[in-house]
Amino acid sequence: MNKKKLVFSGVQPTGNLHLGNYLGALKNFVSLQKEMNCIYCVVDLHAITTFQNPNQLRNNVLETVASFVATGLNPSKSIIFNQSAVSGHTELAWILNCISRIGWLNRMTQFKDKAGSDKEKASVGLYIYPNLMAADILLYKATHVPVGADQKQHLELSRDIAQKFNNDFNCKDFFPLPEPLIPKNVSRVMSLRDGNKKMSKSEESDYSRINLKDSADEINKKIKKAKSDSDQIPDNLKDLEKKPEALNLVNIYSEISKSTLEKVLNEMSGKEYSFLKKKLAELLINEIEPVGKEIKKLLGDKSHLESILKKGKEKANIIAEENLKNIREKVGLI
Ligand code: AQP
Repeated sequence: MNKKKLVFSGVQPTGNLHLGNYLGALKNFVSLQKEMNCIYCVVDLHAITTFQNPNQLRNNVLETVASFVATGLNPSKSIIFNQSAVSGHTELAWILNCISRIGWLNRMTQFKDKAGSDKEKASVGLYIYPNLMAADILLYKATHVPVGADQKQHLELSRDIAQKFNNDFNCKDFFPLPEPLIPKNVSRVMSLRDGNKKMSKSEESDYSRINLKDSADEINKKIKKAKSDSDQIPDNLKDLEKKPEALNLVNIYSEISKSTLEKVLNEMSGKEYSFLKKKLAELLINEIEPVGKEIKKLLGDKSHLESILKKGKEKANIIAEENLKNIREKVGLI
């Protein structure tokens, strides 16, 4: 294990995890676990930046842990816990609120997307969410952060905050500047209904996403119904890129079949999208259905999931407290 490199990432317990979370984040989490020390957090404090039903939230936290384990995260190798259980996240977030600049937050496109047209009614938490995300990462002095492309801007902000802290308190290299690890091929899985929107848990239509818990039948139906194109599959990327929904399906196929886009286009050009959809549904069922079954099985033993969180919290807290002690000292807090 490389002791110096440390991976941190989080997932919001806001509902069923989907193919976007799986390809954009979870698969990467699992492969990183083999080579680095990793901390994976269920970020419940991020989830409450938009209203969550409390019972639902409790269930979603456990379901996210079950999804972590079902995709291959090993709680005795990686630290798995929920954010609100380690109070250092909120303490550091406050300190970083005082480092981060309003102008920086005003540039965050995710706030604009999530707050929608009536920004005055969005919670303050949603606005300062990226500062809490910086605190999550910097609390552990994490060096690498596996995320989907939608989080790239927030990661850049975390780097800016780390740099400003190091400058303000004259402590070069105190916080490492965290590097995003974004999957090369499918960094942004799009909605199956609208190729310009990312696949998301909070999108109203369940037909817009493949959930990790979907049955074979549901996966089949959703892929069949997915928007594609009435033309045949083109032989070049330039033409494909003009059709975002078709591009999304080809992208997912290429990722799941471990083939390049060029190879997929060579194999499929001139064929109808129904041909691609049939093969894609088969591959997805093969890969996703066993994960879903495992999630359901794990959810049958909630005390096991709670004990994973408890052990993870204890380990995370030791690192967090040690780092916080030094952070308080740098800032001048007694
Ligand atoms: N569509 C996506 N494609 C690739 N990666 C994605 N991720 C999320 N959606 C996609 C990555 O999954 C990790 C966990 O994300 P999250 O659940 O914490 O928050 P999110 O990005 O806001 O995801 P959702 O599904 O859109 O949730 P809601 O609807 O609750 O806001 C992150 O690494 C993210 O990049």
